[in-house]
Amino acid sequence: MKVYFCGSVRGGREDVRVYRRIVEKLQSYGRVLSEHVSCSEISETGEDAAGGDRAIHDRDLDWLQESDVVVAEVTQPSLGVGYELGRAIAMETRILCLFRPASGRNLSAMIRGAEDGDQFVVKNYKEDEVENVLEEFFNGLKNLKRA
Ligand code: 6K6
Repeated sequence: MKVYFCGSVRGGREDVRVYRRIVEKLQSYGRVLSEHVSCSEISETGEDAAGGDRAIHDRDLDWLQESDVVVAEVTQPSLGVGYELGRAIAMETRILCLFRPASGRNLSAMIRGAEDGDQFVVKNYKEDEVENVLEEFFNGLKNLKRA
């Protein structure tokens, strides 16, 4: 299985520790194409990629297209993550969005309101529960055959 992980880069790197934890768990289900998003070495500026922003955009969209599942940590608001989610919805990819209410933030209505309990799932969670939430989601995927 190929998994695409979305997390804030230029939107702010405050949650990178949580991204690492999520990606480590995701790696037990398959290949995480966008693993680098969880690397603490990538700064908020993220400007050192060869080829610049066009190369980042095009490579990430290719990976998104290849992915069987998208998992996004959406607590830290990020334009890039919102864009990736919109594109993934259009590709009819299965999506799990993870949000931590303990952050004190209020999730965008365009993400919360896109929840359909099937292709697009939004889960509130506490950091300590993250592995269990992922396990529940991926177990459910095995039992749910989509055309
Ligand atoms: C690579 C190495 C160091 O810096 C970079 C360049 N930055 C990015 N590399 C890869 N994917 C990126 C980069 N910047 C944004 N993205 C994609 O957009 C990721 O897949 C994230 O899920 C999302 C974050 O968007 P912003 O708006 O928070 O940057």
